[in-house]
This record gives sequence, structure tokens and C-alpha cells, in this order.
Amino acid sequence: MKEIVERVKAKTKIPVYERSVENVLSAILASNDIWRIVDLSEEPLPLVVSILEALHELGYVEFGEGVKLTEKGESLVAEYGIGKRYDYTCPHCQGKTVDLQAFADLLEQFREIVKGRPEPVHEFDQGYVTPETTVARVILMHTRGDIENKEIFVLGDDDLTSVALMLSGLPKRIAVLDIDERLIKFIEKVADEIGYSDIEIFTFDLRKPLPEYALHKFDTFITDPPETIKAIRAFVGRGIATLKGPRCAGYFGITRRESSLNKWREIQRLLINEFNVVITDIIRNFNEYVNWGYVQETRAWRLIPIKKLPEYNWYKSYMFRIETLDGSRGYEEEITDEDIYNDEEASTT
Ligand code: SPD
Repeated sequence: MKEIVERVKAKTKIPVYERSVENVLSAILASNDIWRIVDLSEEPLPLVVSILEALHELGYVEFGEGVKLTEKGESLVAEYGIGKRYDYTCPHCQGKTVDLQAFADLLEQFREIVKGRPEPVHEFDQGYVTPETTVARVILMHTRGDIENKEIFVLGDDDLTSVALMLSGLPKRIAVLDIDERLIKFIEKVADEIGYSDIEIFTFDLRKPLPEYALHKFDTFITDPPETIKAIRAFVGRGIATLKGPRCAGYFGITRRESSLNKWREIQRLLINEFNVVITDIIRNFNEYVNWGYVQETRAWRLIPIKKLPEYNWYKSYMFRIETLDGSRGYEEEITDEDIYNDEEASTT
């Protein structure tokens, strides 16, 4: 095991532990599909690739149609007592912890409305979640008392959470911004068609500080940041800056596919030490993303040793809910970096 870890360390700057190798081996025992191996191992994709390459070089796996353990690999897992990774996600709620049936009509309306939505573009790192996920977000926020008669800010909305919020009729007011004018026009059109007027919609680049009228006015925010620390500071920090004061709430997704646990620790430090908020919920794999059309242009595609398109929604993120307390603060400075989308662990850009 030590030899494998040393070999992986020479290939990548992403922290690697014996546990990371164990997770990948355990996932290989469950599936030979490269995307499923990333999904089940819950290690960042570029690290999974480095581990697979090391295992390949040392003769533990072979690559064909998929990834397969060799006899030497079978002996290795037996020696370390590594078992196959199981997925016992609750079949009723799909791990979301909320009952979609409670909002079945809303889900049906939402599915119909979003049929004409703009498709994800590479430039803005877009990739939207399933309709079930968007509606589950509204249900989750409702169960936490964060939307009924509340003022909600949506920062970046390729998931069209603002549309599901409008359909729920629960918020007092919604504000939504996105860098992509196609989305802004789409949301405006939906608001017109359903006759919803308590919404402000505007095009905005979150690298810039929010305008005065958006600051300290809202009860709840939701966003889904790209997963660099800079982007999380821009998206989540600005979300917090929109909140009125203590005991307001924020929601955002953080994945394991592009963020190692070392990065998770940095993210949690940012939340607790810099923003001074409290994490109240983390729901594993709550957000399920529909595969985006530009996968063959991404780093993930360049890296994977078996060039096969994903056949199911492999990309998921955990849903975080935070609350502000006395002394919480958001981020109001300008971000001058051009590229807030990429770091060592990113792969879908
Ligand atoms: N490039 C594809 C983007 C996938 C969606 N991003 C999810 C970020 C989760 N915080």
C-alpha cells in the first residue's frame, strides 16, 4: 500500500492517503465503470485517475472496456480485507431526506416549464441539477422555515431554483442574479407567463461586489459555487452579505468529485473562521447533476484512461445549510482573478 501511495504522490499535488487508495479499490470491486468508480470512491476525479494509473503501472488493474482488477489486484484487496463499496441510498427519498410526493404537482409543473431552458455552457462552468433536486431544495428550505414569507436571494441560477420558488408561492420576495443573460431572459419569461411579480432579476458577475440595494436585505440565500476557495468566497461570501443579520440561512452544494477532504476542511474553516457562521446541515449527495453536453472538452475527459461518456448522473454534491449568528459577516470585496473556476482538484471545467 505504501508503494502505491508514494507513486500517487509523485503524480499529483492532491493529498493522498491509504484510505484514498482503499476507497478506489473498493469502488472497483463494485463497478468497472470509470464514472461510477469516481462516484462511489468519493475521491476527486484527478486523484482517482492518479491512483488508477499507479495501480495500473504496478500491475494491480487493467484497462479495457472498463477498469478490472488483475489476479495481483485481487490478492491485494484480499490481503487488506477491502470489500466492495455498497450503495444503500434510501430508495424513497434518494438520500434527500425530504418527501418529493408532498410537492408532486409543483414538480410536474416545474418539469413542464423547464423544457425550454438554456443548455449548460462551458464558459460559465454550468451544469444543472435534476428537476427532482431543484424541487427537493424548495421542500428542504421550507422544512427549515427559510422560505415562507421570507425574502430570498438566488446567486447564480442555472438550476432554476427561482422558478421552483415562484411556483411554490411561498416567498415574500425573490431576487435572482446570473452572469448568463440567456438564463435571466428565461426566468423573466417564466415570471411573466405565470404572472409572478415579486421578483427582481438581473445579470451580474459575482467577481464584482454586490450593489448596495442587495446588501443586508434578505432572509435566505441559495447558490451553487464552482469549487475553488476563491469561487466559494465569492458566491457564499456574497450570499452571506445579502442577509439581514443573525439567524438568517444560506444553502449551497459542495461536492467530493472536485474537492478533497483537505479542501473541505479549508472550506469549513472559511465558513467558521472567516464568515463566522454555523453549519447546521450537510446532506450527502443531495444535489444530482444532469450530465452536461461539453464533457469531451473538460479536464476530466483529458484525464480519464477510458474514454467513455457517462451513462448516468455520476456528479453529485452535498447540500450545506448555514446560519448566521452574532458577528457573522459576508464578503464584499472585488475579486480580481480572471479564473475562479480552476484548481488542482477541478476537472469538469
Ligand atoms: N462543469 C460542470 C459543473 C458541475 C456543476 N457544478 C457544481 C458545483 C457544486 N458546488
